[in-house]
Formats: sequence, structure tokens, C-alpha cells
Amino acid sequence: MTKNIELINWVNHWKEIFQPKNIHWCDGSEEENQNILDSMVASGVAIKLNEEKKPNSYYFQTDDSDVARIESRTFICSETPEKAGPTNNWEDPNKMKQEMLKVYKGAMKGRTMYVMPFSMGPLGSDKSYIGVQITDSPYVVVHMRIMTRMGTKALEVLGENGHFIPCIHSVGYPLEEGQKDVKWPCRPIEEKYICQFPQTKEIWSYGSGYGGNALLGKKCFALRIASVLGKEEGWLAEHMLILGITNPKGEKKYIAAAFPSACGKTNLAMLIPTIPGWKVETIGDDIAWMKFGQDGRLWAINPENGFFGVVPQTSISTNPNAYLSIQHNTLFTNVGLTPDNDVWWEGIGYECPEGSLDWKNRVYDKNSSEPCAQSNSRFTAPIAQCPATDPAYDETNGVPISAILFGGRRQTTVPLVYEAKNWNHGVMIGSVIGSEITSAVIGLKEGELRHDPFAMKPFCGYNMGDYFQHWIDLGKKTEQDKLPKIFCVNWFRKDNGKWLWPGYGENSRVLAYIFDRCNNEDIAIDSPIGKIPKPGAINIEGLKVSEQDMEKAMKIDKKEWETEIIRTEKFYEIFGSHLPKELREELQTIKDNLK
Ligand code: GTP
Ligand code: SPV
Ligand code: MN
Repeated sequence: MTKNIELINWVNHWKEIFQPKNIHWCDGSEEENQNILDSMVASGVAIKLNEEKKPNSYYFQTDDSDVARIESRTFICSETPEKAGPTNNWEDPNKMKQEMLKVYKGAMKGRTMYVMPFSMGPLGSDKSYIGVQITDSPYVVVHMRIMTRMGTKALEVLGENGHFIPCIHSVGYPLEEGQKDVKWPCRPIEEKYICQFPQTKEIWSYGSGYGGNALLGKKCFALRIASVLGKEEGWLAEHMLILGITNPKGEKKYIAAAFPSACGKTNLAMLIPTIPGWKVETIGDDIAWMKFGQDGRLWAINPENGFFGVVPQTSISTNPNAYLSIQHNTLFTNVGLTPDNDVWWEGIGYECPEGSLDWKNRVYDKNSSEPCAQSNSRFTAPIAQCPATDPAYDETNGVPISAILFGGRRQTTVPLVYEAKNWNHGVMIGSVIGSEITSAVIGLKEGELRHDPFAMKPFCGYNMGDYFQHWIDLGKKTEQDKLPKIFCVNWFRKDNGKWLWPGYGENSRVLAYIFDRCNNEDIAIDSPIGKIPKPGAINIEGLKVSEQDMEKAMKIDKKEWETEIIRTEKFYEIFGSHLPKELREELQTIKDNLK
């Protein structure tokens, strides 16, 4: 137990409001975890998977309304709408708290209130922060134990006087005396709330038990609240994977990459190079916290301790390291279940066994137009069990970043790879990233193109225009040659409905080019939009892509870019006086170059 008065008072305060049946302080131990899993199996909330096929692994199905993040119910409750900016839903903090206290009152009746201390980032690192989450969801507890460093150790780091980020969560389904529980307690979409209070650095979540809505260390804390901390303290909290890449000579560099949700971070972070002699290792697959080191370089840690990854299309051929990471000690949500209690999903690499159940617990019909696994079904597995994990993931100092990549899902316009001419140009590229919407979010039209600056549209805890300014300002804090080089990549360009670039492991060819550019090799030439590879600079030996397709993948089409510029100018308008003048200038340069 803790002697931290702030924490004790806070827990007592919320106990009064939530009125739970009892309180459980999580120690994070194996035994505690097993007890919670066993009780979920006993109550039918979890299914223990076949011990021979998936040792120590469990299966969950959610409610239909609770399958992904819900941006329409996500609020940034700053003092003023201007502070939240044009890309966020704003609500008045006091009004929102009043509204939520009404639904929070008695919300945990008949349930256990769990108190989970956790560290975002390696325990005791000066780059890490402690949070404490209160929840009434045992599902959330077993997930937070994988995704964060949760339990007694985090409490020890917090100590008697340490401060923590308070995270409040309830599924909003109290149980009256004698009332039977349901398999997945939650509220209908319009009654869910995912609220961030940037001024007081608090998180209040209600009505959802899934993913980023409920595992509050992840998007709510490590991105929305941490982005505000980063702005105040001079660092960056980003929706980025971190990977280490070693060339055939044994030289190693680290790369961070921001792609929107379900656009390939997990896959790139775990990639197995198809070109001989190269090696990729994983530091993180979703979030990076980056601060300047004493050497003037940008150093990154992964604040998380596990993967919460998209399941469909994960196979031994598309992503062997992810596939191998999820063969044991793994939690699966909303995939299919086979008759022998194994899991199945689209793109797993083999036929669905007869008699399997789909994620809605119906016998799966192969001819149905609905998939067996929900498109945002996820696995949750410890980072340490990925075969490609770089031991440096637990390094308190993090790793120095040589290159930053921005990307998205773009069927047209954006070439396979191009490079910013300098930092500000790179910030401009990050600020205009567009992507076709994926199933990682509920209520938006899948496939529709939207701007997702820095892949942070749903995750920036303050005015996005000020966030752009923060990036520009950080570029002045060190010598230019110490800053990471910035690139834009696009694995998703199509021609007649088919991918032009094979992606996955073949992306190593682009990474190798980027690596060599970080050594300032003379392999790039200027183009109107930035530096592009000289002919032959990307190794295509053994690649099954025709020369014409390669050309199409790299093409910079003047007409498409003119349309892109018009879209961008329109997008920039929404930021008004918050848009840094540097970005307008950079955009003007591209516009002039295209003439
Ligand atoms: P979040 O966890 O939502 O932040 O997603 P993520 O960015 O980690 O995406 P992930 O790696 O899970 O990929 C999402 C989808 O994109 C999966 O269905 C992948 O199979 C697909 N994908 C990933 N990389 C590639 C690629 O290089 N080419 C193509 N065509 N598809 C890819
Ligand atoms: C994302 O949507 O970017 C995710 C999944 O990584 S969630 O944790 O649900 O936000
Ligand atoms: Mn993500």
C-alpha cells in the first residue's frame, strides 16, 4: 500500500462517488492477473484459448457499439475553444465535469473498483511519467498490465510525495442487488465520454471498455495529455513507431514514423528486411516520446510496454514477428473463434475451420459478406515477447533518432518516398499528411480522405496550429545537422485498384535508402516537392515489381499536386492566426516549384 496522501485522498474521493462494492489495489503480480482472468472465464466474459495452440491466452467479444475509438465522443476540455483548436471537439471543463459527475454517481455499484498505478515509459526514467487509473473493468486491468508497467513497482516510483496523472474510468453499468451482469457492459455510443482536461492534466472516461477509450495510459495520457506536457516542457509526444535498423556493415540507426491509425506502424516496426544483410528491431509500434539529449540530438522512448495491434491480415508471411509475438500470453478481442478454441481471422493464411464463430458469436458463414473477425479486432501482447524487440526498449535514456517518417494511406498523388529539404519543410510535410479513414475509428466514413497532421488529428491535446509552431520552435533548439532528417512515405498508392508497391518486408528497401541518406550519401535529387531518389538509388533487386509500376509508384503528377496544394491551402485556413508563417512560406515554395 501507499503512503502517498494525494493518492489516498483521491481514491477515497472517487470511492464516495462511484460507490463500488469493494476496492482492489492492483499489485501487477502474476497471481493477481491469473485470479482476474479466472474470474472472467468463470463469468463467461473471457474464454481461455486452447492451451496447446495458444498457451496462456484469452479471447473476448465486445458489444457491437464498442469496437474502436469514438472521435465524436472524445473531448478536449480546455479553458477556451481556441485552446482546443479547430481539429478537436471542445467542451467547457466545468460543464463537462458536472455532466459526467451525474453519470459517474453510483456507476460502480455492485462492482469492484480497481486502482492501477502505472508508469508510462521505463520505470524510474526521467522521461517517464506515473499515472493511476481507477476502473471497474477487469478487462481493462489485464490489458493495462500488458500495455504499461503496472503495479507495485510504479507505486514505488511514485513514492510518498510524487505526483501522478489521474485517470478515471467506468464502463457505466452499475449492478443493483441481484442484477445479472452482461458479457460486455458499456453505454450506447451517444452516452460514452472520453474527456481530457489539459489544464489540470486529468482524464475522465465513461461508457466504453475498448482500446484507446478505456486503456487510458495509451491515447488519452501518452498522447493527448502528454502532448500538452510536451508543449509546456519542450518535448514531443507523438503517434509514432520507433525502430532500430542495422546495415550490412553493422552500423545502427533509429527511425521514428508517424502513420494514422491502422496505416502500418505495427507492421513497419516489426518488419523483416527482404534485402540481404539488413536487420530491423522494434522499440515501439504506436507512441514515441522524444526529448533533446545533452548531445543535442532527439532521443526517444516508447512509453508503452505492449502491443495493441490490428489483427486482420496479420500472418506468418505479412508480419512474421507480430504473428510469432501473439502465439502465447496474448489477449484477443473481436476475432473469430474456432471449434477447438483457437482464434481465426481474415488474412491469417489458412481457411477458416468449419463451425467457427464470428466476433458476434454466430456460426461463421464463409459466403457471408460480413467478416469473421471485426476489422478493428486487436491483439494485446507484451513487447518483450516479440522476436525482433530491441532490448533498448527498456533503456531509460531511450534511443537517438536519425530520421522521422510521415505517411498515410494515399491511393494517388504521394510518391513512395521523398525527403524534406530542411526541418521546416519537414514540419510542413507532417502538417499536411492526408489519409483514407480506416476502421480504427467509429462513425467516420471508411476510405474517405481526410487531413491527419502528424497522424495526430485525434490525439493532439491542444490547438493543432500551436502544435505546428511547437515543432517549428524545437527545430531552432539545436544544430541543424543534429536534427533528424524528415521523409514522407506512401506504401498505399494504387493503379487500377491494385497496390503498386508490395509493402510489408519490401518496405526495407525504402528504409535502406533512408538510412543511406542519413549518412548524406549522394543518392537524392531535387524535385518540386522535395528530394527524391536518384534512378537506381532504391535497391529493387529480386523485387517482383515492373519498371513501369515502380515509375508509377514514384511519379509526381503535376495536376494531382496542384489539387493537393488547393486542398492544403483550404485546410490551413482553419488555423487562422495559429498557423505558423513558416508553413505558409514552405507551401508557397512548393507551389512556385510546381509552376
Ligand atoms: P494503429 O494500431 O491503429 O495505430 O495501427 P498501425 O499504424 O500500427 O497499423 P498496422 O501496422 O496494424 O496496419 C494496419 C493495416 O495496414 C493492416 O491490415 C496491415 O495489413 C496493413 N498494412 C500494413 N503495412 C502495409 C504495407 O506496407 N502495405 C499494405 N498494402 N498494407 C499494409
Ligand atoms: C489507434 O487507433 O491509433 C490505435 C488503437 O492504436 S487505440 O488504442 O484504440 O487507439
Ligand atoms: Mn495508434
